[in-house]
Amino acid sequence: MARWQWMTAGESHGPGLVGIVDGVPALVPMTTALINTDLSRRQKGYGRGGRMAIEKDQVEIFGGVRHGMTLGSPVALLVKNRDFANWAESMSPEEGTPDRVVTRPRPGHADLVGGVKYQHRDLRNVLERASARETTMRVALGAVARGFLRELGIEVRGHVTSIGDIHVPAQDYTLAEIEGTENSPVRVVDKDSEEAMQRAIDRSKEAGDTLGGTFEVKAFGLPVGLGSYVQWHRRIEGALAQALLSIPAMKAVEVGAGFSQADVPGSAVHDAIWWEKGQGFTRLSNRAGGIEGGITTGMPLVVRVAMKPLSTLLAPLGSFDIESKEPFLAQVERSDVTAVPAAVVVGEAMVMHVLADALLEKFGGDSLPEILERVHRWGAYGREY
Ligand code: EPS
Repeated sequence: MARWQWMTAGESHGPGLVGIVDGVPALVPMTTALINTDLSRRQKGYGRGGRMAIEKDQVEIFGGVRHGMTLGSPVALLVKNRDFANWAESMSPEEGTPDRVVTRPRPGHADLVGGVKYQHRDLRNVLERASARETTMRVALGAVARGFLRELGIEVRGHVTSIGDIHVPAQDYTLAEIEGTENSPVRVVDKDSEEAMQRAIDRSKEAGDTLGGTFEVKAFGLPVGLGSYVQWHRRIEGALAQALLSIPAMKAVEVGAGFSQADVPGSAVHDAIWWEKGQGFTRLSNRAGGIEGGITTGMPLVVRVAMKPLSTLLAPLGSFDIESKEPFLAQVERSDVTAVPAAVVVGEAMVMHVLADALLEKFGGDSLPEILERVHRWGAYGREY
């Protein structure tokens, strides 16, 4: 059973989003400011639509934290939807006549399959929960993981590596370089790509189209030994892939050199081992992306994710009304052109959830000081091994 257990609830235009994470060790510094920082990072990005002008996500902590410190009890969070003010009647939990009923499923969304599966004839009952709005709470709970990981010297950061067909030069970017993307409107390390991407987003918007892309998440400062080869579900890259593919619109995940290593011989793929007295073992390169045998190597963890273009197109694709069975061309009122910069922050959150769980599995413990002591002892052992 997972040690770090979390869940979210809430609809996109409902009163708000709620989340609980259980397994958070006691005595981890925790504040609303820490969580709000990640929430506002998720809301940035060139190419977002009108909704982001409405929402200014702010967390309320409902349990598990007292005077800036976790208690060891479940951490409970709430983020209100400001847009609910415009939807109070339509999204009311009280009895009433449904309005703003949706009978026209949008291609590429959960609308049609969700309606069939849950036997809804108002597809709003599907799209409200299938909306990427839900990732707000993943990020809020992920920030709780960030607070924990940071105390152990682990930093998880991501950046955009492509939008549409514009790619950032492929390099082994440092933590400082990735942190430098904080002020980039498209969250990229490279100024030329930044401008080209913004122009591409403008062009796409004019055409009523949308753009996908790729992003990379790295974790720095990880100990050796998270995950395991002894059982299929304990291989850490499997858990990471599942977590990342669970983000709406994500279609592929790579670890380290990923797909590209299928094209070249083994001598160009594997990382030579190096040893130095006092430092212990390391690798001379990191094409494995920080994982060998389903276990972290102590090198930076590197994962990349591909996001499909958003399905809400201003220029419509064909579909059928589920009641009249008449064909129609889907029309929408507002949409993002791209959300790849925001997806980076969601990707960081998902990686942090997986790492928090793996750390608790490896080191156990109920409080931060207890875990810190074990992690330090483990580090000393690693340097001497
Ligand atoms: C989304 C559609 C848009 C996005 C939304 C996800 O919202 P609306 O339907 O209200 O215009 O803005 O993203 C968020 C609200 C968010 O917080 O990221 C969708 O259909 O998934």
